Amino acid sequence: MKLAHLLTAAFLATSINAARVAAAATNGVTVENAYARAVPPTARNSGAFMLIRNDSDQDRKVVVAKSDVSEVTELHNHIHDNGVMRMRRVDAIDVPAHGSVELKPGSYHVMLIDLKHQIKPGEAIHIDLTLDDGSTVPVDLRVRQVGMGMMMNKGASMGGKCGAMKGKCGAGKCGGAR
Ligand SMILES: [Cu+2]
Repeated sequence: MKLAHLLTAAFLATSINAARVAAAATNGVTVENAYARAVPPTARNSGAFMLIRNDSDQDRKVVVAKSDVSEVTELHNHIHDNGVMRMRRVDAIDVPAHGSVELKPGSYHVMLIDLKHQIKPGEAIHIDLTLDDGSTVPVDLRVRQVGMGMMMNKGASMGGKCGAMKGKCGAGKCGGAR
């Protein structure tokens, strides 16, 4: 009898956990307006931008981005460093509860480093974002031509702070954003 109760309790606990996992899979985090920047044939890197919305009661963080178009995929931000705009890898991008964060040129972006092929306008690519709760948000993006004026200006300095990047900015507007 006791054993039966224990088993029932264990079963209930398992069900609750299963429900939690299911809830995590639909974590209330959605992505809109996702696009990646088309690059010229010689470019090694590009950037991806999107609006990430969190309709849940929990603050969330994006902790990992993965894509199979690039050898390395990183979360980046731009910072002002003595008046110079630099890109920097970040460990996480916060997405507040009932809020959103916009990944855009000159700000947060997903950095696609060491592209396996030239990504061209109209191409569909895929990025998986992993959240701090372990769930994944799949993102389908279109590659878009972003104005050349958005590309890195001469004044920008990577300062070797851009992870695996080799001194080239693909995220657009690096250094140009004021
Ligand atoms: Cu970057």
